[in-house]
Amino acid sequence: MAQVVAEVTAAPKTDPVLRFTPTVAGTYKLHIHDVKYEGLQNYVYRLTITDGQPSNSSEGTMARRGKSRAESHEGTLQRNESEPNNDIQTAPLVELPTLATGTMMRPGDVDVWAFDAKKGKGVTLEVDAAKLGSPLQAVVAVRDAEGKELMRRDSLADSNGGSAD
Ligand SMILES: [Ca+2]
Repeated sequence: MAQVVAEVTAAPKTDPVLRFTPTVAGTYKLHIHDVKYEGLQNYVYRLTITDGQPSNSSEGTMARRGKSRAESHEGTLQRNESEPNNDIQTAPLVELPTLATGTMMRPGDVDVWAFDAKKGKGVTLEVDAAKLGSPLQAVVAVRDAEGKELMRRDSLADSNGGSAD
């Protein structure tokens, strides 16, 4: 008897990119987790925090055949996640620009990164996961120093401006 495996979603996965321009200077937190709070060793991601424009803003997510984009940002710092980093108390402060790698190691895992931003100075936060072949469907959220969520993007809801309700 043939067994049918239910495909819950066939929606193309896109990696979240978030462009954040603070209205006040301060230390902000980026929270990353899986959309369903799943996790395993292969739930890897790569986080890029820069004060420039999104690196793939014009090429789109489809154009990734062949060679990946050259990581030509000179002076970009490299970080590896180190647990614990699940809350704002343990979030490491990264400088811009930084290329960080991490993993949602277990269900319920959350990674929090802290960064300083200046008033009116845009910060681009990109989380690559699907692009790397990772099963992680990342949800990213920026919170201010008081923990208030300011922006959120996830890899599923990539709607372009339509107001759902
Ligand atoms: Ca973590």
